[in-house]
Amino acid sequence: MLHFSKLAGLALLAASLTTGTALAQTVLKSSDTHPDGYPTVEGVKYFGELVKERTAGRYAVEVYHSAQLGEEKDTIEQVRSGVIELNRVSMAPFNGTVKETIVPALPYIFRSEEHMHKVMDGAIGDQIKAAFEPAGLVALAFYDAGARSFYNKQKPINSVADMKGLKFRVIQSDIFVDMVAALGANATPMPYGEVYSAIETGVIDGAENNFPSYDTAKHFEVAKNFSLDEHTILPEVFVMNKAAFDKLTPEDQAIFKQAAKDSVAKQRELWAAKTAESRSKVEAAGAKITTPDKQGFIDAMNPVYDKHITDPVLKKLVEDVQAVQ
Ligand code: GTR
Repeated sequence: MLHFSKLAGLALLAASLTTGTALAQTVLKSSDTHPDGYPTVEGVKYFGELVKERTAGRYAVEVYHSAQLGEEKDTIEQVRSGVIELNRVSMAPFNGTVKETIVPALPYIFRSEEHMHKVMDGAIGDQIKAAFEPAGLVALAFYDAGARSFYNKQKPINSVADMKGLKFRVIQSDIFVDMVAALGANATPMPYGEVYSAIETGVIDGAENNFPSYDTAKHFEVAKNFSLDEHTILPEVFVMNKAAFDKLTPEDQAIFKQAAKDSVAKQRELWAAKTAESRSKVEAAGAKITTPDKQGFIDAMNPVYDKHITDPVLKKLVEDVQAVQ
C-alpha cells in the first residue's frame, strides 16, 4: 500500500472488496457464436476461472457469447490480428488456412467419438495444435462437438438417394461443400447466424449440425427432418493470439495450458449432458429423427478424400488417424 497514493489504495481496496479477489489486471476477450450456457461457452468460462485463481487474479477472461463480436470467420480474423486474445470456434473455417485441420474435418475419418478423443488427446492432436502457430495462433484445447448430421424441411433422408437436389447450408469450408456435392445435393456456405431465416424463407432446404446447435439455434423449428448420418465428428478448437501468449511468462503460459487442459474434461461432461437434453427437447417439439443407411454415405465420400488428401503430410496424417485403435 505504501507504493500507492491514498486514493488509488482505497480504490484497489474497494475493488477487491466488491469482487472478493485481488484486482484482475489483464482482461482477455474471448468470442463464441453460441448462447450463454452452451457447453463451449461454459468450458471457456471455466478456463477463465482457473486462470484467474491460479494467477491470483492477474488475468481474467470475459466471454462474449451469442456472436456478439461477429460470425466465426470475422472473429478468427480478430484473434489472429490480436483485436481479441481468445476464441472458441469450429475447426472447419480453418480448413483453408491450417491444412492439418482438414483431416479431422473429413467425413467418417473417426469411427466414433471415443476414436476421436484418442486421436486428438494424443500425438496427432499435438501435431494439429502445432500447425496453428504459423497462422499466429496457439491452439489451447479441443472441445467436443459430437457428430454433425443433415436436417431439412422437405423430407426424411433414409439413403444417399434422398439427398438428391436438396439445398444445404454448410459451414464455411471446401471439404463440406465437396462432401454435399458427393452426396448429390447442393451446398451453400453461409454464416451460422443466417441459417434460420435462410431455411425459413426457403433459400435453402436445411443444414447440418449436432443436436445442441440444432436445438439452441432453433433450426428444429424450421427443418424437422433430422437424419442421423453422423458425417463428421469434428471437434471445436479454443485458440489464443500467439503474440498475446508469447507475452506471458513461462510460468503463466504453463498455467494457461493446464487450465485449458482442465477445462476439456468439464466441457466434455457438459457436452454429453447437453446432447441428451437437446435431443429430447427437439423430439418433444416434433423433430423426426431417422437413421439412414450410413454405409451408403461412407461409400460416397471417396471423391472428397481423393480431392483434398494429395499432400504427403495430410496422407500420412490420415493413415496415422486410421491406425489409432
Ligand atoms: C457448431 C459449432 C459452431 C459453428 C456452427 C456452424 O456446431 O459449435 O462453432 O461452427 O456449428 O455450423 O457454423
